[in-house]
Amino acid sequence: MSRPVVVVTRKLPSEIEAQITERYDAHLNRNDTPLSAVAMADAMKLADGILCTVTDKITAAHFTVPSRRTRVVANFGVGVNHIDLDAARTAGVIVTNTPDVLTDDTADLALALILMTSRRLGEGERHVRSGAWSGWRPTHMLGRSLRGKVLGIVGYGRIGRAVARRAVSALGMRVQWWAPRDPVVDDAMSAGPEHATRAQTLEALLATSDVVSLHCPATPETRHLMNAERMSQMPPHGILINTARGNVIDEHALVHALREQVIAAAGLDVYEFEPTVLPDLRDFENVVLLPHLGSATVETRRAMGERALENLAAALNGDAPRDRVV
Ligand code: 8YV
Repeated sequence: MSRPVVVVTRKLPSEIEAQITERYDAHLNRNDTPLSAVAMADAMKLADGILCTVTDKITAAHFTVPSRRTRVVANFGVGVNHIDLDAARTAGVIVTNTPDVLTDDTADLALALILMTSRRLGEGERHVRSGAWSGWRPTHMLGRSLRGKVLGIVGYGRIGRAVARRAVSALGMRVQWWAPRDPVVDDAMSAGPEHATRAQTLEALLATSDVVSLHCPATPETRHLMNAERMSQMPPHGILINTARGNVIDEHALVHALREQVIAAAGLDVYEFEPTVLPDLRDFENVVLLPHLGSATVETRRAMGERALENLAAALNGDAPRDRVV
């Protein structure tokens, strides 16, 4: 019997690619260039399953391509905003993601951004590298202490709660959170810290948080959730952190808010126009910019690959995939 055809859109950890090649008629992306829209349409005609990533835009046109063969799109990552889920549903194509396995590393990275912004670590690092450092002095590059300060978490899913636990236990922060719906906590280990409080409204959270960290999915409702008005509701010493998705922030409004000192600093791992970063953002000393590193560890990328493969195999076998989104 011929083996299912699987297209893998980006280079994956070698052990994952080896497993895919062993099991399937695999089409790997040896030179790791993102697929064009046309190449994605071709993949839909060629493959039973597509293993994709955040850099692939999979549109309604792809799901309705004539002689489509693809039955499952297994995303390597938890966020699926780059896939037209309604179109997938209508076309009867299964879509899966990789939750859980990247929670801890993404939460760690959010914490790193909180520390980098509040203690001015990016600025300090650039200062030393430039050769400008003249030595220790009592008033040099003073940041803000985090102990006892309030972290406001927007979106209280797995990652938001993991950030909350870390902020309390590692940094001694107080935590409040806001989410439109009650969080689904499947096991006690993934619950938020005991003393975290729920803010009545997003506006109330913004007005009373020293640091705001975004952990909501990118949906039509959360697009530009942090717009000019909401940023102006934060205190002038407020810090905005984003490890979720770029378009949750209106990035032009963020540039304006930083320039006018409406807020004090920002720590970003994701961008509205990714991979383009607004040149203005690069000019601010009080902004930390990372290249979408949330889940970028050897361990987690391997675990994401395993999980995507498990989902792919289940769907291709006609079984229920563990992480079915659609
Ligand atoms: C992934 C992420 O690395 O899982 C997500 O949603 O943002 C990242 O951690 C990326 O999406 C890979 O597809």
